[in-house]
Amino acid sequence: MKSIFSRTLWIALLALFSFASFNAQAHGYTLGKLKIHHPWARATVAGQPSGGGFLRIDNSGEADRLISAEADVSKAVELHSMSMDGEVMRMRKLDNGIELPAGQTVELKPGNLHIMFIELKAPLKEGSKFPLHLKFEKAGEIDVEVQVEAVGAAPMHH
Ligand SMILES: [Cu+2]
Repeated sequence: MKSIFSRTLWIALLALFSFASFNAQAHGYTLGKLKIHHPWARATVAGQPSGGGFLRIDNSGEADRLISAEADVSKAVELHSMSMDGEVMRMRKLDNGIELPAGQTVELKPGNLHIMFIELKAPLKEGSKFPLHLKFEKAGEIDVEVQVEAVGAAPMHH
C-alpha cells in the first residue's frame, strides 16, 4: 500500500514537472502577421557588464522591421549583429534595426543577431523573467516576457 502510494505521488510529481518545463519553453506572442517565439536571455554572472537576448520571429505577412527593444534591466538596449572577422567575433549595432523579410523566419540566437542589454543594473538570474518592449515598423508594438536561462543554454528553443 505504502509503495503504491509513493509511486503514484512520484508519477504525479513527474507529470507536474514535465508540464511546467514544457510550459516554460513554449511561450509565444502574436502581433498581426508576426509570431514571436520564446524570448529568452542568458543568465549573467556578477560584474558582467552586458547580456544577450534572443527570440524567433515568423513573419507571414509583408516585409517588416524590428526597430527597437526596451527593457528596465539595463541602461541601454541595442539590436546587434555578430559575425566572424577572420578569427575574431565582432558585434555591430544595427541602427536600422533587424529586417524581417516577407514570409520568412528570423532567429536571434547566440553568435548571431541578438538584443544587447548594456550596463546591466543587476545580474540576470536564471529562472527569473523580465518585460521587454518591442517596436516594429509596420506591425506596431508589443510587450513580451523574457525568460532568463542558464549561462550555457543552447540556442535551440522554439
Ligand atoms: Cu551585442
